[in-house]
Amino acid sequence: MHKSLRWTVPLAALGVAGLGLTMPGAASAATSTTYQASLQPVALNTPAGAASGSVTLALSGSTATITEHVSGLAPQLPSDTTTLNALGIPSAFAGAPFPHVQHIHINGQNGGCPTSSADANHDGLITVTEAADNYGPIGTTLSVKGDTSPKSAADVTIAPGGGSFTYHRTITLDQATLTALQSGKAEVVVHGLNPANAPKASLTTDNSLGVTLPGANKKVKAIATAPALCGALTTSQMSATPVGSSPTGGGSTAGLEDGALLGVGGGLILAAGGIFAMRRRYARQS
Ligand SMILES: [Cu+2]
Repeated sequence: MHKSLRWTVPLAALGVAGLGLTMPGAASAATSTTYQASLQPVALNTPAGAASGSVTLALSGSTATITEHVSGLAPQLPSDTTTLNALGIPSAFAGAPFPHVQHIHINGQNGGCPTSSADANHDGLITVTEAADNYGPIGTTLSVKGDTSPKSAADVTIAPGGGSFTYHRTITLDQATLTALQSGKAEVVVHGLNPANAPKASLTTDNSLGVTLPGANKKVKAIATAPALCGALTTSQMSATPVGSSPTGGGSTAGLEDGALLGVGGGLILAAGGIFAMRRRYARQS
């Protein structure tokens, strides 16, 4: 009889602690939201299937950690300076990785990429200006270093380059971009068309913003600035589910409360050890 009485104490403690482990209130609020974009060819400018990309943006407060993979874009600028000069690109860039300025565009019309109907003047090319009617103005410049404001939108010296690249950077988003992102009105656009498959008009038409690159004596042609890839940033389904909110309370948790739970768990293990020690002691006595 004495033995069974003493056993009830640790078992009860175990029961209470066990309840604590499954309390839904223990789930912590998610502090990070993940947005994703699948980058697709912009109609007319990039042939279907020729290039693609993906973007993941983890947002915590106003801090965005962006990881992007692209492939199939224009790899390299021409190495012959006559061709370069005709395009309005300074000789210093001969043979360099093709710069791909890229941005988060905000507050567009329909949350999608421009279709061929965006080609207002029917020249077979969707220019920056024609596309912006669809996907909105620039909120953030996804540069590899330095300024990320719209002011650096056309700065090819801090743009990623090459036909395939991985871009990874943590930046602070301004309020306009933040608001648009959280309202589902933000898109990633990668610019710069591949001479191998771009619309002919892109080689002969000045860029629609009137940009002249430093060191060039004429406006850069639209091929360097027209949108190649585009994709809306949307909250991914998995991260949209608050952490630890499953009906059984069995979801994983994050943050300080984890430590508290682990502490309880550790206590349980100690309690169990005590029980086994008692069991051995009782076994010896009997
Ligand atoms: Cu852009």
